[in-house]
Amino acid sequence: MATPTRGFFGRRRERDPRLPPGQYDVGNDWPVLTAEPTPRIAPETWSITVDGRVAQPTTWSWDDVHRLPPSEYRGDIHCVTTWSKFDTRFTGVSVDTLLEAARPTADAHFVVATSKTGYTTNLPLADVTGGTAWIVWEFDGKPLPIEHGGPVRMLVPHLYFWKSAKWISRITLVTRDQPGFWEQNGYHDRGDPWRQQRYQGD
Ligand SMILES: Nc1nc2c(c(=O)[nH]1)N[C@H]1C(S)=C(S)[C@@H](COP(=O)(O)O)O[C@H]1N2
Ligand SMILES: [Mo]
Repeated sequence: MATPTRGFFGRRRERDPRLPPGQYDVGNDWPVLTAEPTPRIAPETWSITVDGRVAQPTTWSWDDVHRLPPSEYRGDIHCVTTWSKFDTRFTGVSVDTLLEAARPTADAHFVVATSKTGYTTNLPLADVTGGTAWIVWEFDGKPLPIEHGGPVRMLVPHLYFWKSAKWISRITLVTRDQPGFWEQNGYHDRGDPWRQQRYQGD
């Protein structure tokens, strides 16, 4: 009985298996979603600090992060407003590299990512470790545009894109989950696109 099924669905366009439920392929576009005015941050004045529940609070300048081992993400990104973008390429460093230096203490279970603008988003520590999260300054081999978070943004591509804080300035390790900007406004604390964790309670 395999043939009737195939015949029935044959004329429909195949759904791309990379597309999580409820999402559409935005193609070559890359929508800009920003809740605050876009800040103009010169790379020379930008820095990132990892602090909170760590043995060694550490700050890196633009030059400092460029001396760390580079790491690239190639793959898809998914916004809760239902667009997904396939085959993106971002370059920066793995969050693992920053955490190796700062050394989270045993009671660190979550992080709060903070932007220069004050935007915050919360994540389980497990969602930014093990090669799953980056801070990035290049998109497609070119400097990250400021409207997309340049000079440096966070990138957590396996979660909805609001977890990828633009203009990242701080990653704070905490013991308990502390809802960030969108999370306090009804969005999900974790935000897994494959489970459609869009809103609190999903
Ligand atoms: N600082 C900051 N980071 C942010 C946001 C924001 O408003 N401010 N919006 C988030 C949301 S909702 C999404 S979908 C993505 C959008 O990134 P993009 O504008 O590069 O597509 O950034 C996330 N990071
Ligand atoms: Mo978003």
